Amino acid sequence: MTEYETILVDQRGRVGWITLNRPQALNALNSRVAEEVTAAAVAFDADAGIGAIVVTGSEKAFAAGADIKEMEGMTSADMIGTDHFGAWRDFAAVRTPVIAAVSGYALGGGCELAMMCDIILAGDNAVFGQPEINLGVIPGMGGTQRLIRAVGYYKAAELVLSGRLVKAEEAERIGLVSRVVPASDLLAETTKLADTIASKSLPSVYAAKATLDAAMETPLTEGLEVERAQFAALFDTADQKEGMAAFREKREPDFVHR
Ligand code: CO8
Repeated sequence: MTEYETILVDQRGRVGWITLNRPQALNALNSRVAEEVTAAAVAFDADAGIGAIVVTGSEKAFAAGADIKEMEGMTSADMIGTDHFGAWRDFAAVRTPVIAAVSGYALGGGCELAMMCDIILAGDNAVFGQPEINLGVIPGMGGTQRLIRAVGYYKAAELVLSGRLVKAEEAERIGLVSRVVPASDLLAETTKLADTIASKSLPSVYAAKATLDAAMETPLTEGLEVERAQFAALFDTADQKEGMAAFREKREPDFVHR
């Protein structure tokens, strides 16, 4: 497997794990992290042996934001000219479901990275927020757009404009996280969920994710058309025949992921 500097990467069964590994900077996301996380996710995405991807950090920090020290001296021209953090676009575009397993801080770019994932599992010690306003800037990796879609305008506006941080329990209540679990159970619960998703038929998992993604981008009528087309397309897969035969025969399906 490729050697990385800022992340740890391993495959456990049909699940690809990416662990942010810059403990000295609370996993702050510099451009190297963006490139490496994206490269690892894209490689997992191209592997039919992988049915789910997990992104996680340490107990203290999922990621405390984009790397402020890397950005501090940059000009507007630097930001635009280098497409700073453009790699995250490719990360957000992977077809495989991605679970963010968040323990500790998920701030700024860290919260935005979690929101690029499909499911956010949080330990009860997790803290989320978009504190960029305290630095004289605003969220720049999707924080305004994805947060509004997750929690609605008024909650998002309060958090982005004030920089207030929210603990796991509130994050779950407002719809920012999928589920909160005791911090000590986070990795076990994540493993269980990722293994469950990875055991499903890969074509139907890709179709489900693509269709859910479409709901974020399209009006209802158009989204329903996407859903109908994706639903119909699955009837050419071996796994649709197997899944429905298994139901009729009262047994577990044996998916071949085609
Ligand atoms: N960037 C760089 N270094 C960081 C960051 C960060 N975001 N966060 C923490 N660190 C470093 C600290 O500087 C410190 O390093 P050192 O020991 O060398 O001084 C080390 O990590 C440990 O941090 P602390 O000593 O501060 O730890 P505490 O437990 O006291 O505090 C906090 C933890 C509350 C999380 C605190 O570190 C903090 O407030 N961090 C910054 C949070 C923040 O403002 N995040 C938003 C950053 S801006 C952003 O994310 C923009 C995203 C969009 C970019 C789009 C580009 C195109």
